[in-house]
Amino acid sequence: MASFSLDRIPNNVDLSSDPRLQKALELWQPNFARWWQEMGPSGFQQDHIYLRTAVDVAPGGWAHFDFVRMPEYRWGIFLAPSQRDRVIGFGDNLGRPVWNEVPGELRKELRRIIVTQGDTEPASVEQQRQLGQTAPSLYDLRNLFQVNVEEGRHLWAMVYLLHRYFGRDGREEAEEMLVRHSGDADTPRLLEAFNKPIASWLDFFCFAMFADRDGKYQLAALAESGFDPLARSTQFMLTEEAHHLFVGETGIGRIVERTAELMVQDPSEDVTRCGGIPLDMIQRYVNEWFSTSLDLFGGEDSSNAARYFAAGLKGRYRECSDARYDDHVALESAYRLCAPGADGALHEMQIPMRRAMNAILRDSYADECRRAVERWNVHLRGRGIGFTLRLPSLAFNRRQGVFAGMLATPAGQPLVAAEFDRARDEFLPSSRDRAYVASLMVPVYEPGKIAGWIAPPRKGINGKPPELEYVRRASA
Ligand code: BYC
Ligand code: FE
Ligand code: FE
Repeated sequence: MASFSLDRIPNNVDLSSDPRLQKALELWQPNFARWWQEMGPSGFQQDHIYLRTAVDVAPGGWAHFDFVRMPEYRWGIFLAPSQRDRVIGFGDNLGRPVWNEVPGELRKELRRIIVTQGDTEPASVEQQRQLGQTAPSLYDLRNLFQVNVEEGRHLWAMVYLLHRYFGRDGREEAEEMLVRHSGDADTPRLLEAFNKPIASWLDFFCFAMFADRDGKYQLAALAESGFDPLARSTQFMLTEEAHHLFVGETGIGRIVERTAELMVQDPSEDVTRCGGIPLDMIQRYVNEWFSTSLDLFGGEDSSNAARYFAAGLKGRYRECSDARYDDHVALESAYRLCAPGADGALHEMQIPMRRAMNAILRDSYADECRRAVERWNVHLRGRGIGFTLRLPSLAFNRRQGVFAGMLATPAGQPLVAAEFDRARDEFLPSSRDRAYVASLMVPVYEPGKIAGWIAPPRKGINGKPPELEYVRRASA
C-alpha cells in the first residue's frame, strides 16, 4: 500500500498548518485503513467503482465522480464555510456568539454527542459488509459502496473534531471507534440499531430509508449547534446524506413497483411464485426498521436532551433556519406526550418542553417518513392495488423511551404477551420471511441486468445511463 501522506486528505481545515493534529491523524490513519480492510466491504477492494468524492464545499462543485478503488478513496475533511458573527440560536445562551473552542463546562456533553454520532458511521459499514455478495445490479452495488465510503468519511469528520478539540481523550475516543464493532458481544456499537444485522438488500434499503434518515435529523439538529466546528462539519455531512436517503427510498420504491407489476400481470397469483416480495412482507420489514429507528431518538422525556438544548448544543429540526418555532427558549411551554399508564392503555400527559426535545425531533422525522410512504402508496393506487403501506404506531416494538417494553399491534393497540406472541409473525419479519427474502438474494453483476424482485432504476448516476458498468470487476 502506498505510504500515507496528509496531502492525500482533501481538506479545507488547513491541516498542514497544525503539526500536532497532523501527527495525530497520521497515527490514526493506518488503523482506519486496517479497519476498512477487515471490517469494510467484503471483496471488491480491487475493483474500479464509479464513486463520488467530496473535494470542496462549494454548492455546485463539491463532488468529483470517477472510477476508483475503494482503498484509494480520498476520505476528506470539510467544514461548511463559517458564517460571520454567528450567534447561538436557542436555549439559555441564545444570542451569544457561537463557540470556536470547546467550553470547559460543556466538554463532557459535546464529547458524548460527537462520539455517539461518530460511532454510528463505521457501525453501518460493518453491518453492510456482506451485501456486495448479493447485489441486484451493478447500479445498486455501486450505490452500496458509495454509501459505505461516505459513512467512512463521516467517521473522519467526527475523528477530526475529536483530535482537534479534545486532546488526549479525543484521541482515545478516536481509537475506540475502530475497536467497538457492530454486534460484538464484548465491545458492541453504542446504539442498538447499529448492532442489528442488515442481512438482505430489503433490510439495507429499509435501513437507508429509516436509519439514515434518523442521521439526517440528528445531523440537522447538530448543524445548528452553538459549537461551530460541529455545526459546520455536520452541515456538510448532510449534503452526502441526501443520496443515502435516495438509495433507501427508491430502493423500497422499486421493490414495491416490481411487486405491483407482478400483481397486475396475474392478479390471482401469489407473487412469491414469480420471485416477487409480497406487500405484506415489505410492510413487516418497514415495521421493524421504522420502530428500531425511532429508538435512535432516545427517550421522549429526556433530561439529557433538555441539557443539550439549554446549553445551545442541540436544538429541534431547523430550530434556527425556518419559522416553525417562535419560542427558542422553551422554558414556559409543555409538550403533550402520549405514554402508557399503569393500566397499560395510552394516556396523554404534559412534560416540560425542553425535556421533550428528542420527541419533537422524532415527530419531524416521522412526518417525513410518512410522506415518503405515501409516495409508494400513490404508485400502488395508480396500479389499482388496494394495499396501503403504513408506518407503525410510535408505541409498536420499542426498546427505548416511554413505550419500551409495551406490547402493541402496529396500529398501537395494547396486547398482552400471549396475544402478541400469537400475532408476532404478522407484525414483524418471521423466520420464513427472512428465509424467503434470503432465497432471492442472488448477485446480478452484468451491466444493465437486474434481479427479478426489484424494478430497474429510472435514471443512472451523475447523468450516466442506468446500464453503465458502474463497477468494473478486477477479476471478472
Ligand atoms: N440505544 O435521555 P435519553 C446516523 C441511552 S444516525 C442504546 O433517553 P439521549 C447514521 C442514552 O445513551 C444518527 N442506548 O436519550 C445512520 C442514555 O444513556 P446514559 C446518530 C440508548 O441521551 C445510518 C440513556 O439511554 N447521531 O448518523 O438524549 C448510517 C437515556 O438517554 C439509545 C446521534 O445519535 C439507543 N437507541 O440520547 C450511518 C446524535 N437511546 O447516559 C449513520 C448524537 C438512548 O443513561 N446523539 N440511549 O448512559 C445524541 O444526540 C443522543 O445521544 C441520542 C439520544 C440521540 C442518542
Ligand atoms: Fe453518515
Ligand atoms: Fe448515511
